Amino acid sequence: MANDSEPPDNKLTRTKEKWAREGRFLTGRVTRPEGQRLPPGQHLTKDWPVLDLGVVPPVSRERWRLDVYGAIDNPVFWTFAEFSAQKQAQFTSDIHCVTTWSRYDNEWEGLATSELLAACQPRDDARFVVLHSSDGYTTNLALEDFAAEDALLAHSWSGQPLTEEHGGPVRLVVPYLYFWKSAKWLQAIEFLTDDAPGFWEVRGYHNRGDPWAEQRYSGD
Ligand SMILES: Nc1nc2c(c(=O)[nH]1)N[C@H]1C(S)=C(S)[C@@H](COP(=O)(O)O)O[C@H]1N2
Ligand SMILES: [Mo]
Repeated sequence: MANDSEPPDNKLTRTKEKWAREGRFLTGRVTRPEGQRLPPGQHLTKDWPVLDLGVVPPVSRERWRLDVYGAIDNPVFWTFAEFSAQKQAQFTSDIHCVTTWSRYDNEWEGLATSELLAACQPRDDARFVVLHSSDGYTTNLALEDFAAEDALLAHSWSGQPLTEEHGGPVRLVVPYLYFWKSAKWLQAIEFLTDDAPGFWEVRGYHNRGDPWAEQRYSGD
């Protein structure tokens, strides 16, 4: 007999999950409570702190490459010139770091993740994304979080090229999750059918990291 709490993994279920995923392309998935801008437990800062693993890998725009591979139909391998020739997006969003600082109104420019998805064509069974950075850092995201509204591969901040310390030439920005999901010095994007927790996710941090739900640590 089928167990009600565990939906059968049939074609209809998978199709409906896919519809839900595609709907979230438009809306983003994390909802901010009405009238509230600062997530619980956060404080506002005007400067922009730098957080890393103690290494700043020197990567020039000339030498930078983006490798997109895994459960996709169209693998992508771009130079910076090819990457910046794609349709450009400008998004303004807030940063929420799990160490409790938040910074409002960051102006980003780059490639919307929705455009990257249109280019690389994830297969139907692709569910997760792992970002690989040139300092050895990794972080994982559900595909719908990676695809969320206002998420982008940023090359500029406040109209200037992203500085080395903040992850230039290119970093991910996923504004609706804690900032550790926003990988700096982005080198490769891997699409997976099964989840693969990243650097902080295997070190006690939450697998998803929604600041509005205070998903700071695993178990929150
Ligand atoms: N490649 C890489 N990306 C990273 C990190 C890192 O150590 N390496 N740290 C993460 C963490 S914990 C935070 S809070 C933000 C910090 O970004 P910032 O230095 O631009 O403020 O980058 C995230 N992305
Ligand atoms: Mo962080």
